[in-house]
Amino acid sequence: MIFFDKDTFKRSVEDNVKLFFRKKIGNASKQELFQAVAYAVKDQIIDEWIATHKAYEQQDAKILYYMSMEFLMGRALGNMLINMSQYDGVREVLRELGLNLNELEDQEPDPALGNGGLGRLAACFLDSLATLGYGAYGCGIRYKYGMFAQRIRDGFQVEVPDNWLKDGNPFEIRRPEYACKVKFGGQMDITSDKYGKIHYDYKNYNSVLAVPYDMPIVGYGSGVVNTLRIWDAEPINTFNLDSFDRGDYAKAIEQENLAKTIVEVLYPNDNHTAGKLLRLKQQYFFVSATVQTAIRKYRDTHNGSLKGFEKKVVFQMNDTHPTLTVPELMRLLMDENGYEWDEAWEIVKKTCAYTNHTIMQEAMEKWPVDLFRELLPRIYSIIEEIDKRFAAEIEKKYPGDYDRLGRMRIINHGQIRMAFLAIVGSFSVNGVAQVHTEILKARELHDFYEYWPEKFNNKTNGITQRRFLAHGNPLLADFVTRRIGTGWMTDLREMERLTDYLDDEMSLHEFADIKYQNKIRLAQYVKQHNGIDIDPFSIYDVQVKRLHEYKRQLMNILHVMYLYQKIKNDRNFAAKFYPRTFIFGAKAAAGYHLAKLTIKLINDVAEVVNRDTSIHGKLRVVFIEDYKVSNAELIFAAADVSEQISTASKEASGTSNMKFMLNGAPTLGTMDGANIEIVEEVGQENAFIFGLTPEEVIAYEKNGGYNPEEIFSQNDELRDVLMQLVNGTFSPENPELYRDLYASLLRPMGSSPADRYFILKDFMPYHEASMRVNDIYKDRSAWTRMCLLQVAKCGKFSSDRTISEYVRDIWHLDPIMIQEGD
Ligand code: NBG
Repeated sequence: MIFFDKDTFKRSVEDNVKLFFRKKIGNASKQELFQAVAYAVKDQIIDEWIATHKAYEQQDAKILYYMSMEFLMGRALGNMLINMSQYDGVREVLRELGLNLNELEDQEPDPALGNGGLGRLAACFLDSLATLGYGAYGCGIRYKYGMFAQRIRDGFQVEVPDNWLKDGNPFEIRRPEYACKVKFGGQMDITSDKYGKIHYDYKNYNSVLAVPYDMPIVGYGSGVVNTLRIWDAEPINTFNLDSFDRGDYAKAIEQENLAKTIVEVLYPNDNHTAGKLLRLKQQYFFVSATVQTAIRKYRDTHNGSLKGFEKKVVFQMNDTHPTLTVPELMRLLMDENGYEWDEAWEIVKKTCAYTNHTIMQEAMEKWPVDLFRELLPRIYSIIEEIDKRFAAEIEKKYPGDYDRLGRMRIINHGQIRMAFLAIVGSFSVNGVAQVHTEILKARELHDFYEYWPEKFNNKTNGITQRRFLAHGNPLLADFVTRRIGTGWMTDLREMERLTDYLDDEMSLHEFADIKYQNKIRLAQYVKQHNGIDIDPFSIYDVQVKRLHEYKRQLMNILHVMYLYQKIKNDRNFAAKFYPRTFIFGAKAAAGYHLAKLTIKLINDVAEVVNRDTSIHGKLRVVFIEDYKVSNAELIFAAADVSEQISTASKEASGTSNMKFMLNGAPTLGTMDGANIEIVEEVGQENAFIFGLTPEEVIAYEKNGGYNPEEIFSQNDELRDVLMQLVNGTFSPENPELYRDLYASLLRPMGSSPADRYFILKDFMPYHEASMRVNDIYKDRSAWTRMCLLQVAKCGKFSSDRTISEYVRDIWHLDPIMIQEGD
């Protein structure tokens, strides 16, 4: 346990201000103070960080390398203090110094090295791994620019570069001693020696130096401090005199540029692949550096030998982005460590595991052979061989079944299918919620499931309660702790004990008041950042997540337009309508036209609705600019309703649904992803479920039979709303502005059918579910009970549970034992 001494900490902060900025606390800027505090905190954990790594070695622990292009960490300071159990202590010390911890926390840039759920899941996993005490590295890229910051100008999204490193990052440590070379391009010379052994001579390549930066991941109460290792790129030797002299000036510049561009920016796509060469370079870059390091580390701690590597190392590939782990490990074992193919392949198949995070076709990574072969000639030749051998196996098992062979081959029609490579090279393939895994087995990956049923398993996602309750919602955390103790911090199943308070008037009252306080806190944030007033007495109905057609923010805003009409035109309806604030937060990929148009629509509807005094504030619409981890914590704490309205079958799991639940907001949603499991926990009567089921959506997609025109012609009110997209109601200066949204709902486009995501089909059921919220909310004690019940039943959705399952079924790690005083 970290021993916390107030005076030492105080002195450390004062010293840091002096040492780094030549100042006294009184005249340092807030940013400088934040840094001074951050260094003081780092100072506190450094011994445990060292002790953890020593323990890895002493115990010869099996190590997990969690390979991910994205880690959406959010701010570290507050989270570390929570996990060190020093949040209150430090707040107190800082108060004595005349400083406010919250204000200093706000100085920290919100590291956004991820897009959405996939990156945030990786961050939650690291928190749980350290808390449960398992040896693990998060391995990724130190993008110079993370996810763009979003500004709303005239209702449109504008992307602003996220220069998160501009003031430096006090938590990271540069580790040049672990730098390694990564090579691209060039040619392979293949020769065989007199014993017939084949040698690969790699020439004329470009290379960059991968340099790791380590960030500490503090476990809660475990004494374990793991590492997030993210790779930066540097030119091998700046202005390579050698090549300069030989007239190879261009090459020297090329290497320099490669180093500059490779880690420049995170691709801002969620559930979509850009298919850009630079992205492939990024993938190989961090995979190669990580696998090289894993091998070297193993050798260093095992007398220079790789024997037993597969028992002590496991690579988890977070989606297909790090799939090159498979051929890169083959390359290193064979070309640099003298292994034969079969031995190397055995090791690969025992150390690699793959998580699938989506069934969306546009997210399926496929690389054109030509492009790939030119960038990574040796890796390509290995993939070709893997494919050839795999094809031979398939032919043997299913002789003459060429259809199947075509469906399953890794290389097909000039493309490399990364998911297939990942499956063939892995011992485990998992989906991220029950329904998602079932769909993979029955459809997307059916052939592979039939071939290797034992590889497939489900690991329903989870979230960390340390960040999303202890840190994000301190009032509720305290409410819980006063009733059931602090056990929930490491065992969220303990929340079940709150069921004892479901009918306790005092508790319900206090619970409702906490929600109200959190709603005021969010209202202040919105006022400050958006200049909009919202009413904390209204229902906060919230949808925050990446903007994507399948997530159906469009259905939500169309429904707001529908309500607006009804409130204006129908007195009875208006009378029974409880005031509601629709809150949106979403970033759209920069090149995603319909997504960006949806943001504009939301903002334009907000303009009109929020100004219309005739509806007496019954409806308000707020688009929160720049949705990110730090404001997400405020939003979840304040939400009354959790909008989870994806087209059934499309949202692999979802994780914001769990964060809302943890903060006591019931789900208004479809039977999709983890919503299904949430409903299993709370019961149908404590959720607002509507719409097509996954089976129904899949059946329509397969057999056709859905025509949105029919609904359009039969439902007058809905038709009026849709017409408003093209008659200037919300964009008088440009009535045609939303034509493309309108068309996407009613006209087939290329191979995509009209209303591909079944918005019209689910619209009225959605409205009815939304009105059930209205009716129950009015009965305050019934409503509050339902909300408290969400908290009581959220135990399953801790990432601690998810990680325990990965450990039990896939990774087989043993907890690290930290020796006190090590
Ligand atoms: C996303 C899914 C979400 C899921 C997260 C984490 C991708 C490719 N997938 O439903 O869309 O919760 O992964 O598993 O970003």
